[in-house]
Amino acid sequence: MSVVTELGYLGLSVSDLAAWRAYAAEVAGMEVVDEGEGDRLYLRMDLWHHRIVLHADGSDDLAYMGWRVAGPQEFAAMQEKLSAAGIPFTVGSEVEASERRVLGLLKLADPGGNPTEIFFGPQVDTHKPFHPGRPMFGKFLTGSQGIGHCILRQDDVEAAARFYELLGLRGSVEYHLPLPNGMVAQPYFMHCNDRQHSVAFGLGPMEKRINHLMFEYTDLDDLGMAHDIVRGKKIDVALQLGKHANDQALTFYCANPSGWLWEFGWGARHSTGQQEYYTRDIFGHGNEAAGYGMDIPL
Ligand code: MBD
Ligand code: FE
Repeated sequence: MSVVTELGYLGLSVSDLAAWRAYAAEVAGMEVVDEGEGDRLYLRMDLWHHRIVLHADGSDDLAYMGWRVAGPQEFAAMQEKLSAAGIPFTVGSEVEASERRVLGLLKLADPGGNPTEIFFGPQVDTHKPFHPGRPMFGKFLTGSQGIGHCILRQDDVEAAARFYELLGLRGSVEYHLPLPNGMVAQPYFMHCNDRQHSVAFGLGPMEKRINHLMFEYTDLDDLGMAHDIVRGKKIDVALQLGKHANDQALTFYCANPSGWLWEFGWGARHSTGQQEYYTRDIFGHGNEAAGYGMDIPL
């Protein structure tokens, strides 16, 4: 059985590469690598060549997400599994693989139409220490937990759940959130490793493919420093500091230069085998800046 092991990389389409360069480095602390191509920047969070590519093609949305499988056998088995399930995909050419700095990749789309890639063999630059874009107390928490998690647009939550189950993720509804209009939001969270969720959906209609990317610091002081910087720069905060009931991470959500959210976090617990659901968060996460798709009573 071939399963994805982690969310390994993201491509983001952006309109303001200069603003993104400053935000990624000075606010988040990521290492910005410019290889002189002109149309893109790479963001490092660890020893990988990159974890995020910023493509200056203007749509200010998710361009693609990359799910890792262990190696060539799993890569071949995944192709068989997708074919048997009738899910169309293409095998990336050598040029496409080297553009992503991987040994092999598949390109497909999830049921929400989000460009999805399955890859093995990332380029890891062990000779090049991670150099944060601003001073950091610790590191980004990546490794076997991958880059973090994304909340995606899915019009058909059941179809999305079946697709990500096929890839090897598990999960279900983790909240029943009563809404002011009488409906109950039932967001769906899925994991494939110790990270409590790597992908989630079911928060209702969304303008963009992605609502937020969550990433995690190893040190609480880095989250606090990021929060001070965000407040100092008067960046919109959509959800104030608080602790989620499911991953129990201390997080806040602020706008990025593309007008969607980055969720800065620390201290998440690991995924558990047993499903649970919650009716609210532990504390905090008050709504502040409206219009980012997070105007929900967490
Ligand atoms: C999350 O990471 C999240 O983004 C939401 C909306 C709820 C629980 C955990
Ligand atoms: Fe989140």
